[in-house]
Amino acid sequence: MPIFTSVSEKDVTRAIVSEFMKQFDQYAEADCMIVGGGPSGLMAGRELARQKYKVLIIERNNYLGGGFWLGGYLMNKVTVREPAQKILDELQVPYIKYVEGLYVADGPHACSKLIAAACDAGVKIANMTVFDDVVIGENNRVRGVVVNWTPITALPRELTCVDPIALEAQIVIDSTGHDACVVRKLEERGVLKAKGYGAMWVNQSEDLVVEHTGEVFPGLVISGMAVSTMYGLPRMGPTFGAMLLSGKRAAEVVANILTKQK
Ligand code: 48H
Repeated sequence: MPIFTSVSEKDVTRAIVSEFMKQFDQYAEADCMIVGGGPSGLMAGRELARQKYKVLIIERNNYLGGGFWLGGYLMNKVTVREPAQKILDELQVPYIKYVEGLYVADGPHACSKLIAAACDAGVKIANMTVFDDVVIGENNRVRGVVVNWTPITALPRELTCVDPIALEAQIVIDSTGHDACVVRKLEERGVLKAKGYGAMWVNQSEDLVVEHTGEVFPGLVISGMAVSTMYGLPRMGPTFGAMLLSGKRAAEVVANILTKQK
């Protein structure tokens, strides 16, 4: 007696293709496209999706989580400073208090809980998808992203030329970490100037990142390390509280803009 129900190979193929295409079609337009599925992007996505906004995360890797799987130096313990442990509580991530105001959790546990929380809230994911450019609309406002399959970027130009496609959104968040890819693209166009992140200073940097999280260009909000890169703020090193709180702040900013646009 077989354990599994019999299905045909073509059904497996059609299940993948038709469900993928259905979602792709639905998410060619969203309220918010988040470029980068690290801790700040996931947090922003989770908060917005909880408020029933339609959110798509564009992630160039196969996996989500960015730098949140590991703490520093390839060691998989992540730290957060008070008050960010409250987010770990919310996500039901176990942690210990190391010293007053500093908490440590298992990276894989914290990261997988955050990914699950974003997905549970309703965020959809386009992984293996790389940001290529922005879509610009009336009033010189960002109104979407141009993307391609990540493997396309690894192919030699003389072998193939595959045009990217565009996805539309009311608001885009740049959550691409140190690279700040969306900001840098606007810099290439001469409409923004990023300063590059500064040297490490944990006690200064985290507050500054959260405070500076916001709309940096019409239709473009920035979160996480991209904020340090944009404004030349000090880096914080391997501690993630500001990434989580910056994601939360970015979601508040986006929700505000979307409410005003209605
Ligand atoms: C699609 C892209 C593209 C692209 C990048 O680096 P991240 O973890 O980003 P944050 O800002 O949420 O968190 C930063 C944190 O991990 C960190 O590095 C800290 C705190 N450093 C402190 C210090 O002092 O150095 O995630 C960014 C995500 C990744 O998953 C990338 O793969 C993705 O964005 N990404 N996705 N298209 N062009 N570029």
